[in-house]
Amino acid sequence: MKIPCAAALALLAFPACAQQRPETKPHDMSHMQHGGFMQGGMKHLTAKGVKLEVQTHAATHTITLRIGPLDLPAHTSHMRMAQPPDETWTVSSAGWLLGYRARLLDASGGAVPGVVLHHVAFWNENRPDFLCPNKDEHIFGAGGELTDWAPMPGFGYRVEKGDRIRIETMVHNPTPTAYPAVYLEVAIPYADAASPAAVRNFYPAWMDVGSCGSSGYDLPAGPSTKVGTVPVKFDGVLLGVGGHMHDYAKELVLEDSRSQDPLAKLVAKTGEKGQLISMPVELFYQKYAQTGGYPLRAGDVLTIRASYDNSSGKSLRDGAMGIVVGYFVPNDDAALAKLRHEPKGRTSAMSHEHPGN
Ligand SMILES: [Cu+2]
Repeated sequence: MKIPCAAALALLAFPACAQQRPETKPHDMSHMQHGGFMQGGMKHLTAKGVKLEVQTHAATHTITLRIGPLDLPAHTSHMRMAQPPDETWTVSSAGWLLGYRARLLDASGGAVPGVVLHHVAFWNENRPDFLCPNKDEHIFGAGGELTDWAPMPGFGYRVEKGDRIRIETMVHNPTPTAYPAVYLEVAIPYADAASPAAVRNFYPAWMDVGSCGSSGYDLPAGPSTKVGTVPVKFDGVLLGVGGHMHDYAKELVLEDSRSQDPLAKLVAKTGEKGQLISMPVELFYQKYAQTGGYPLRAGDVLTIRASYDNSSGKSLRDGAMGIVVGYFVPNDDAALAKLRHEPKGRTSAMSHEHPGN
């Protein structure tokens, strides 16, 4: 079953829809970080005075994060724009994050076009990615399309009190209008640990043609296919998948070593100049109703193939990505739950430098 980006299971649609802006050219995407996959590769100016504000609305079971103010002069690329520093949201109580709704506002609450958001990515520093443990768990992402990740009834992403969620935000302003004080707001419906309704844990699964390395790669002129593999270490089910590619995309295929047929074949929808319009989402929980999703087993190897046809006539530096993303529900949740660890890396280094903070 294929569903357009705007459909109900939008939670899987961020990567599928991240490139919907028709004005986006491959060049604009060339430095898209995808949350630090290009660590250390870029030096931006840092915006001053940007704060993270966290509000918990118990009555509506919503956590609202606000990052700002951001000063966005007209016609400014992300390389020339002063970027907000990474912010850390420390989770105040245990529970489940159920979905994400991102929007941009000015100081008086008026809407600002999403196109000025290059991307935002949330990383849980207390957990490794279960497929690629060299990375933090990437729990949410959005680009200028501001696609909602709608809640999925009965499932959620478990957080513990004190979890540190790193928020990486990059902005730019391709429009002729200056936006002097912009706030990025992300509303997160949640269930608390005492929730009477049962919530099953899911884990975001990012399956990349870069395997467990960087996501971006150079796109040669003409047709090309890049292939990556990711080993599965846990039994469980995939509820569904979406995909993320760039302009000149053709298709993204996910294969499982135990299966003859591809698990998913996501055919890109592109415009007449090859610009990406959308990627489909495929859901597995009806197709594999008995198991509630496509069954993965420890020992399986997932193969990801991204095909492009670059009609620009030239090679595009860092012009391509091929990422399948889905939600994984393990058979034995305890095996994934115990991957939790203390935050490390940058976090502890900073606390040594600034013991007072
Ligand atoms: Cu990308």
